[in-house]
Amino acid sequence: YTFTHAITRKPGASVVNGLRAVDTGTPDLDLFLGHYADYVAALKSTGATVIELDPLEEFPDSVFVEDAALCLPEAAIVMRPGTPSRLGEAAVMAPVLKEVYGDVTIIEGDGFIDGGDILTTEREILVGTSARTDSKGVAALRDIVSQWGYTLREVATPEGVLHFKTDCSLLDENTILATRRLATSGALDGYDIIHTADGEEACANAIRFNELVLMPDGFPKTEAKLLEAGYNVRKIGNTEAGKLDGGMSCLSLRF
Ligand code: CIR
Repeated sequence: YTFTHAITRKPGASVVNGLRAVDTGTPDLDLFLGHYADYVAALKSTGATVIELDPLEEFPDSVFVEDAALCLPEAAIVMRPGTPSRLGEAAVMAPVLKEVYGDVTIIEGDGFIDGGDILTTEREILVGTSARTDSKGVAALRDIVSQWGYTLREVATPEGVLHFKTDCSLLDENTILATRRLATSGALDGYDIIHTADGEEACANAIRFNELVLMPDGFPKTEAKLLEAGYNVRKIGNTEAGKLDGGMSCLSLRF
């Protein structure tokens, strides 16, 4: 959770057509841009360099850059996003990562894996299978990261939840913010868990970024728990990304 860089992509006008599990209204582009600017400013305020990419109108969900890649110290790994309208985002991200990262490895084969299903902790890489990530995709990632000595554990994303990290976030080397439905699955056994407050499950997707914990605005009970635990919380408006099932982690690649 210590990073010198982040990659983000500004939402384009086509973001209003982004995927959503349940339609709760069309995102307002100007409001989305305002929240995005606050998010980038928060990352930068920690001293990190933020590489902002231009909007990609042909990919409405491309603001959610996290799903296209995984950045590890050894290399950047380009994913195979598991929904047809997003698969092409990975191909666009590959040359960007080659430029800023150098070492880039591409997930091959016919499996699928979204970055949103991957939680990298200090001791392992947890990957939740989901509607977007299958066991073949997980195996392909395992083949790549095992050469660098990582332990990769395949777990399950709760039923009906878009991504594994929709329901959890790493707060420090041993602490994870998680919904009860994920924590009770056993996937996070061995970690200290801070549960999202009842009714506030939608804020489980936060990020620890250097000294800050970025969390979506509007979840006061969980915010109080994080403050109580000593975290330096920064609230960011997320109503518009939230309409597209996106949150704090989805909006950046961090390294
Ligand atoms: C999608 O359905 O793919 C986008 N509307 C939301 C992606 C959110 N990304 C993430 O959780 N990592």
